[in-house]
Amino acid sequence: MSRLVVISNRLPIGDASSGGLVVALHDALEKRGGCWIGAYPEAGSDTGKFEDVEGSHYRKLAFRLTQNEVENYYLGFANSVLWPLCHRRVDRVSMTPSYWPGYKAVNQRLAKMIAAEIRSDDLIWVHDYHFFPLARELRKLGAHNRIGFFLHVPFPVLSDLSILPEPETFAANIAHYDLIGLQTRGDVARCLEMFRADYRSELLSDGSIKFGDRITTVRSFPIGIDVAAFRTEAQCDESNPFGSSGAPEKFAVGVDRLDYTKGLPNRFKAFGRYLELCDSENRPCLIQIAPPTRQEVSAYQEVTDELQGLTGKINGQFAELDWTPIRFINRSVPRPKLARLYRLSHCGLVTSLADGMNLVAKEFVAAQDGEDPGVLVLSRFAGAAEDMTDALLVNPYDIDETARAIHAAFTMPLGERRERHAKCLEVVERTDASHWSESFVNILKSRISMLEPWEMTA
Ligand code: GDG
Repeated sequence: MSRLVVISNRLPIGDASSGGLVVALHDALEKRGGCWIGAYPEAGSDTGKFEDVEGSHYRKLAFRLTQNEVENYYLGFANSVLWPLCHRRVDRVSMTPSYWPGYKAVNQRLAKMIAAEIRSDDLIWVHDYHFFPLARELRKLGAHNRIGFFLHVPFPVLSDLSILPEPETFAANIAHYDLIGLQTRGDVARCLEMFRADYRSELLSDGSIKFGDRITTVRSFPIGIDVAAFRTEAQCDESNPFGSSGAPEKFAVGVDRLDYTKGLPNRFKAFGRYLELCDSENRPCLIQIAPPTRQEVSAYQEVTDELQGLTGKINGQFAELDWTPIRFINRSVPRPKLARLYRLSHCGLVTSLADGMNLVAKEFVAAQDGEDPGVLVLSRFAGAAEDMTDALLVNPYDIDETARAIHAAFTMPLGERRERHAKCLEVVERTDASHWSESFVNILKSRISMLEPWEMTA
């Protein structure tokens, strides 16, 4: 059996609280053997080679990004250009001349280190927008392996791609992957539109794309969670997230990395509007967990400030001596507490302005008690909404509509809650994390992906 080589920006090291993605990749690696390659969380000096970390059935190989690489590749091109671009926020793109060369240089450096590690029959699975050019760099070094790519964020809109330096290299780079995995059918449509619009590519009758001498396949693989593990955590009543104070009588919960794509200001405004409209006698609360990320990027600092302002304003307007409507927790909460919090809440709020999938939506549904479930309010712009059509779908830009959905969630009759929950749960179970990783690896492994002479005659 060929080994699996997983490449992601960050290597999960000793992370007990990791989610379904890490577990799914870990299981796939345990099964096939191979290695997981990624960066240490802290910057340091470039040693030019990988370091073996942690013993396991497979190897974990870590590399160190230098401070300069963190600034230009990670915070710069990846998170100040590609992240907003993929999330249709070109107004948030911030570009300096050193970002693009810095991004290419990390992909080239990593490709050299990977080429020295891999065997000719390894299956290589590259993750996310940090590594769009990696397959092409590996090909330049002579790698003929099957190389797959999974994009966790939305596929960019064709017209937005012109914002990139050397925009014509984008399609040419990703065409070097044998399999391009995307979250949703909508993402696949956007990717195919890009190839269709490019004179260098040709759509083949089997749906794959011929680009120069390469053939690539684009497919959706909706990512999921480890449903059984999450459910077990949610059912374990040993961890009471509220301690002795007890849970609020009625509350909605939001859990997001503090990111401007997650639509948190809109959510807070919608909750404020709901408080204006509803009879607030039963003192509903919004509990928002939002651990900070990428605080070095100014757009993240700005949204944090905006949320602090909104929390103060809304609480100032509505709070009573014994009631605080919004509890904004700008820190990480341990996973078991999170699972329990979902289960105890009456409404899950996911209001992303753009989102690859949104695993919180799936976690919320998996955590519910099917006999008395909470209701998921879900943005139409989250990938999860493509299949979870029985959630209360909202346009998060429409504050009134979202406020009305919060009201509907809090007042929904038990029968309808059960029905909607059962249908959402069916989607969550069908798209479980292990199904996601197995189907990706199986398709990558099985397809004849290149019209190379050595393969034609094999
Ligand atoms: C990217 C794409 C895509 C959050 N706060 C805490 C905490 N979390 C966990 C959640 C969930 C995960 O982080 C967030 O996953 P999402 O899917 O919601 O979003 P991104 O981080 O933006 O992930 C996204 C995903 O990749 C997978 O492909 O779905 O669209 O943007 O698991 O529970 N976990 C703990 N404490 C917290 O405070 N323990």
